[in-house]
This record gives sequence, structure tokens and C-alpha cells, in this order.
Amino acid sequence: MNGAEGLVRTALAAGVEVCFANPGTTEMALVAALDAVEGMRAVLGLFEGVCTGAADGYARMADKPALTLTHLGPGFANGIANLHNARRARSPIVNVIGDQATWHLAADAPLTSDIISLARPVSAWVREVKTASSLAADTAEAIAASGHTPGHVSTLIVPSDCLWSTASGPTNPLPVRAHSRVTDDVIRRTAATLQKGGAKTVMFLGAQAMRSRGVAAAGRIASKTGCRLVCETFPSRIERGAGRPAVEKLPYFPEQALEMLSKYEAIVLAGALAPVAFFGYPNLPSSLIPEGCRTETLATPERDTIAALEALADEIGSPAEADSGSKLNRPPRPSGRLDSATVGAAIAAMMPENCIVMDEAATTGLPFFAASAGAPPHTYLALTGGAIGQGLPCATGAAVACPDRKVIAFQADGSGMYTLQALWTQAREGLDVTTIICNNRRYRILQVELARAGVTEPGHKARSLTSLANPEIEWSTIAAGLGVPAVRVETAEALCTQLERALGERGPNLIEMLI
Ligand SMILES: Cc1ncc(C[n+]2csc(CCOP(=O)(O)OP(=O)(O)O)c2C)c(N)n1
Repeated sequence: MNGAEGLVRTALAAGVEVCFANPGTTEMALVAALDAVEGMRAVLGLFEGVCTGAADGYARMADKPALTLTHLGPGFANGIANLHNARRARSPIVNVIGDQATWHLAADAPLTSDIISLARPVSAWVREVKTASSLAADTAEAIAASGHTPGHVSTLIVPSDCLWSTASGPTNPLPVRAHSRVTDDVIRRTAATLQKGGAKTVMFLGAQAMRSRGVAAAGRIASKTGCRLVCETFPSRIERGAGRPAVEKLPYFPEQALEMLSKYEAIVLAGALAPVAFFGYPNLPSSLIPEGCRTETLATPERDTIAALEALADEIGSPAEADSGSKLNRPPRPSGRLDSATVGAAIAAMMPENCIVMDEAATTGLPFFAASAGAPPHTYLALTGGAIGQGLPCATGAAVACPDRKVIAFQADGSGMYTLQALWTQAREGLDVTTIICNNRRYRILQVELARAGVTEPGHKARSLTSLANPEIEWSTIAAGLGVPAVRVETAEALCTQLERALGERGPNLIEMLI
């Protein structure tokens, strides 16, 4: 057995079943090993940002890592932006980067680069493999280091001779470190804060607190104490909809977030860090906690937040069967112009039960979250790290993880252009993804930010740098060329008709909305 086969068998033994790959010459032994060993699904992405974004979407839904396979420094570098998003989502991922043969590194051949310096900022764990005989053990360590949820990005840099040389064989999985529990003292202190503060308290949810059991326990706490439930502006994954407690999002702009939180005397952090503004603006603070508002940490993201929330709900005496769920309440099918309100209402009116919505719809997406609070139960994923180009890959990976669930990729046009190759992967793999493109032909958020910066009459260059109108991008033509059937709509009625059709079919399809 060679090192590559040992790597694949070790990964399979640890439950890792999917490899999102864009290989090159240095990874050929690994490509061959994927055939030699049964069981690892190999998914080709035509740009490395598709592979890493798909691994993020997969991890968020499967709660375990996939492998990414990329080619030396330049290939890996193409995937870094979505690894940044994955790091912010706390997704477990194991990157395998092929490198030059150990003895060829010194020759400084054209593709040779300082891979470890590229890997470090997006990886919690990095190792340069030294020998074929250590590769299986290194792989097991990388998987264990990534493995617990919320998870981490691990990166293995593997010289090609370590892949092709003879090795002893696979290694058994290593134990994944358990979450540390929140102490009884902290539970009691938080209970006192909530009981005293009541409706003057916000519980701010992140990470595991947004999973089914987390939101259920948060709902019990809110129904007993009257506290308001608010989640991070860009949740990695939240379970929501009818039957689940209503959780609002913290607004994006700092003025609005500060205004929302200014009504409260205490903020309890459950799986979330204290909120900060996305950017620094003149005369606005970094922290979104208003002055005089107390912060209390129930659990940081890496703690066992679900157990802490359940213990807290018991501590305050909220019955386990407390009915804190939202009622089924969809907006009516909208009509008229396509704008953010009608688009949000149309998706909320039509989305099927148990679907997964990946929201990278940027400014067009804003009303959707509130509009869908009473839609049938669903999973919502957001762009966690602000590096745009994550939506289409992440939806692709979510569909690989959950083949029985409909995935909706609600996607802004400018952001979508970064990683549109994901559509080809969806077509090739037959993934059940309906992509809804918001073609507003501009970087609208940047136009908003220009106005916020006081530029009331943007000049030619500022207009040009924020416009996608010349030439106009035809998403339906691009999608068809990548193997995804597509239609164009210009009214809310047509959107509803096409959504009904698209969501009723299986396999990838795309609706381009001219907004
Ligand atoms: C990787 C990366 N590059 C650039 C940016 C800066 N940026 C933020 S939003 C944006 C444009 C968003 O436009 P679009 O996706 O069309 O959404 P809209 O604002 O029109 O709703 C850009 C370029 C970024 N956040 N991430």
C-alpha cells in the first residue's frame, strides 16, 4: 500500500466520505487511490473556491469534515476566501494540499511556493508531512483536530513522494476532544440575571445554540423569562420556522444594531461572542453592546452550549414541553414588481418543508429572514466571514450532505460571479439545488456604502466600479452553458410560478430574477 491509499483508508475509517477536489500532477497518486480504495466520493470543482466552499456547506449540514484536495500553493490560495468563511462558521474541514516531492523542493520549480504561510491564517492545525510512513498517522491527527463541532480547519501539506511511496497502512481514528461543560455556578448566575432582567434581557445565540435542541431550550427560557432571542447577523446554521421559537437576527448596520440593543440592560451570550460592527465607521464604536448594558457569558462557542441552555431552562423552572414555537404563517403570494420585499415574500410563500436555504442574496435578501419566520421548518445558512462567493459552493456542499432535502441558493449576482463554476458541479452530480439569482446589475451594497460615506453624487469611476450593467450578465445563458436549466423572470407572479415548478422538480435548476 502506498501513502495515498493509507491516507484514504484512514479518512474512511474516521467517517470522512467525501473529497471536494481540484487536483494536479503532485496529487496523482491520491487521485489513483480514490479509485483503488472503495468508499470515498470524489467531487470535482472547477475552481478551488468551489471545493472549499462546498466542504464548508457539507460540514455545516453533516457535522463532520470532508476532505478538500488542492494543488500546491496556487491551487490552495484560490480556495482561501471560502476557508476564511468556513473558519468563521467553525466548520470542520480537512485540506489536503499536494506539494513537490521532498527532494524536488530545493530545485524551486515553477509551482513551488511557501504553502504553510498560505495555510496558517485559515487553519487551526497545519502539518507538513515528512515521510510516507507518518502520513496515515498525520491524517488521523488532522481529522481529530478538525472534528469536534463547532469545528476547525485542518491542513495537511503532503509532498508527492509521500503519496506515492510505500507505507505501512491506515491508522485508526483518534478520539475527538469533547466540549467542555459550563459549570453549575455559571448556569445559576445566568439564571439569576434572566429572572431579574426578564424582558430587559437579550439572549444572543451563536454556534450550537442555533441548532434544533439549542433553539428549543432558548425558546423555553424566553417563554419563562420574557427575554428576547437574537442570533448573530450571519448565522453559520440556524434551525427555524413554524414550531420553532422565533429568533431575530441582529441587524447588519451598527446604528440599527445599537438601536435594537439599547432597550436592554443585559445581554446573555449563548454560543456567540459579544457582537461587533462589521466595519469601523467614523464616530461609531466597534462594540455593539450599548454603554451601560451588562454582558454575561453563558457559553463561548466551543463550550457545550446545548447542555448549558437545557440546564438553564431547567434551572429557571421552564417546563420541558413549554410551547414556544412560532405558528405556521406564510406571506401570501406576492404580485407586481420584483424587489427585495416581493422576492422575500415569494420564497417564504413557496419554500418546502425541511428545505435548506443558503442566503448570499446580499441587499435583495434583507426582508427574507423576517418574512420566513413562520414558513415550514427549515435550515438557514449565511455568509459567515463576509468573503463573497460562498453561496453557490456552500449550497452545493449542503446538497451533497443532504441528498433528500431541497436546497435553495438565494444568491446575489455580484457575489455569485466569484464561484459560478459551482453550477457545473451541481449539474454533474445531479444535486437538488434551486438557485435564485438576484440580477440587480450592480454591487448595490457598495453603492449604499458610498452614500453612507457621504458621496451623494458618485463620479464616473465610482459608478463604474459599482455597476455590473455594461455588459449585462445573462445568468440564464451562463447556467444553461454549465448544464443547469434556467429561466428568467421579471415579475413577482412569474417568480411564484417558476418557483412552484422548480421546487417541485428534482435536480439543479436556476431562476434569474431581473430586479
Ligand atoms: C472576497 C470579497 N471581495 C470583495 C468584497 C467586497 N464586496 C462586498 S459586497 C460586494 C458586492 C456585492 O454585490 P452583490 O453580490 O451583487 O449584492 P448587492 O450588493 O448588489 O445586493 C463586494 C464587491 C468582499 N466582501 N469579499
